[in-house]
Amino acid sequence: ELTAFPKSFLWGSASAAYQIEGAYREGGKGLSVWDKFVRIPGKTYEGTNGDVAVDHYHRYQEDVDLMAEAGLKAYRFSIAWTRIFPNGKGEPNEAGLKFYDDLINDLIAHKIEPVVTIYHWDLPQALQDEYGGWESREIIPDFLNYAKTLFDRYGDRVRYWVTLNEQNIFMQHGYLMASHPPAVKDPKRMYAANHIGNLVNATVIKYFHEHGYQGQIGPSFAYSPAYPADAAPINQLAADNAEQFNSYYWMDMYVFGHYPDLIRKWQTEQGLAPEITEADDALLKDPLSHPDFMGLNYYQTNTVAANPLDGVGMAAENTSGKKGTSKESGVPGLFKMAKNDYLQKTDWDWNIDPIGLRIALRRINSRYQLPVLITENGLGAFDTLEADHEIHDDYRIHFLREHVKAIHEAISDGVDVIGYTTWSFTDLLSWLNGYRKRYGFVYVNRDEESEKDLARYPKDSFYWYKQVIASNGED
Ligand code: BGP
Repeated sequence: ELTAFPKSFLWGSASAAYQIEGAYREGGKGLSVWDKFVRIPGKTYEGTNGDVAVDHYHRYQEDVDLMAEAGLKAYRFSIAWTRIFPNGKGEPNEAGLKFYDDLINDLIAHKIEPVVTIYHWDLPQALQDEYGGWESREIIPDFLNYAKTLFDRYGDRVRYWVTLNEQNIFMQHGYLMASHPPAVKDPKRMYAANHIGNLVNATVIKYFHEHGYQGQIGPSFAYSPAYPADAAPINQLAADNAEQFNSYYWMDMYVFGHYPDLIRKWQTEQGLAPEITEADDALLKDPLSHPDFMGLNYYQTNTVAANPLDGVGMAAENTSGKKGTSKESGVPGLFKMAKNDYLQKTDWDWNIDPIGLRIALRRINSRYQLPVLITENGLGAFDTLEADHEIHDDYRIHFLREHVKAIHEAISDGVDVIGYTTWSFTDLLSWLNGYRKRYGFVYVNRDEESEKDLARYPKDSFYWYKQVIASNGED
């Protein structure tokens, strides 16, 4: 017999500013590193960008109405730093502050809990130019000032705050794979910038806890649990290496304030260890700087095998939308990605694995003893708009239904799950894959020739999710 979903369970959906808002030069907004990066030829799929995105900036009321129609209890969105501080610092821009005031008020009027991400990758370009963004400790006071501005302005209405979205992803893509801004390939710089990211996260959480704001705060982590390719002990070891290298390296720092010894040793041998001062150590170990919940972005598991010292290195991910075109990838001496014949894949070669979500929840629960807010989960797919404006996305319903079941089982296993904000509510821009990789419950038409451009059409999954919410997960 499964334990029921708690009555207060936050059924919702998620988005991020750059991927939905558009209006990239309106309301006094400054330019972010993404506004610049998408203009470098060859960086994104067919050069797509978020200049217009799905025009949520102008259509947010229509989107919130649709959320209310679906019965959403929560909506996770991010604030664009460049709307609040066009140059990253200085005087706040009232038009930007007001946009999110209006959005938050509209959500609350519809009884939808706002879950606010402070940073979802759109760093002000001015700070990148001035001091190298994440590579300078100067970002710590600037980020804190930005976060404080949000807490003071919205803290009376917002009860869930996400500090950094997927620090592991934006650091590794930005400084190791060169597939996100600032498009650098340098592991030493990556670990140094990442350490500053940890200091920012801890500083903001500590400030929040010390200043009596109501509510809860934590990071969102992209956790893909590692499985061994088979029962060979050498592959079990590889899976343990992968777990420490890909996941515990970040989550241990958030919750315990230290990096795993195994990875510190590996970094020292490679000459990659970030400098940790005594003051850093004190801050990171201070319980006030630790999160109230772990935000979990779950898409897939990784299956890994042993990788010799002269083995394969990091490779970019499949952005082609053609199944089976991923390249070999790994960390020499620790692990490499292996095939898992038990799992189906999406068109972008992401493993489909609902049981992996249950495992992720259990591992976070047993290692960190924190409640979990599932801040992302969903299926990126090609969808077809029928002539009658229906979208029959039974594959997405199947995907989400299996993941909801896995959450239900994890709750019965004893995991405290606060809520589930699927990726995504409307279709939106996939950073590197353009608009054809769709995740939403609501289809957004991008037929620029017709007057229906950017029109919204609920998909079959929209009506399915509505039922799930109405029955509190009993569908
Ligand atoms: C996460 C990001 C989201 C979103 C999602 C889907 O890493 O936090 O912003 O984009 O992944 O990824 P993609 O768009 O690459 O399919």
